[in-house]
Amino acid sequence: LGSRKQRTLGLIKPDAVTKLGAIFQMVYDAGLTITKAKMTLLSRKEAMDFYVEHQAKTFFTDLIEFFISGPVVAIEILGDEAVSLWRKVLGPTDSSAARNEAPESIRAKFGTDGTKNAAHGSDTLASAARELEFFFPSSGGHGPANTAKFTDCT
Ligand code: DGI
Repeated sequence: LGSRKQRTLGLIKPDAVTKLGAIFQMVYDAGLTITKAKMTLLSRKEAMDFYVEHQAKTFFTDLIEFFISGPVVAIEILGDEAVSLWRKVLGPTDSSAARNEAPESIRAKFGTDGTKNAAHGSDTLASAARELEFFFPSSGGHGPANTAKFTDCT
């Protein structure tokens, strides 16, 4: 890997799973590559662990309810400056704001508001490492031992 190559975690949230094709295309159009993918329905505990940094926020309950309202699709994204580039493709956190500030972004096109915002991206290299390990644990490899941690989406 070149020195600027990074891996980051992308997450298609429940409101945008039906837009997966268009979103994957936007990843490739940005010059990024998808190197892993997994659809999973998170338990409440898994969701609360993932967003633990927000546990004291007023919007935490809404965030968790939305996050477990259906399956999510986790992707590992690889490319030059992948952390910041993927965040740019996502657009601003609030989809309403995104429609003004970055109308071609994923959140502008496929999200609804400040809670239902279509997708997630790690904000730093350190959080990317943590969040990739959360969805693609190195101890589990790519096999069934890994998926046992998660609930089947069907
Ligand atoms: O990294 P981001 O997803 O852009 O933003 P974040 O890490 O600050 O927040 C995580 C998620 O929490 C975000 O995707 C949507 C939700 N959230 C953040 N700030 C607000 C919020 N939800 C509501 N309703 N209001 C907020 O101010």
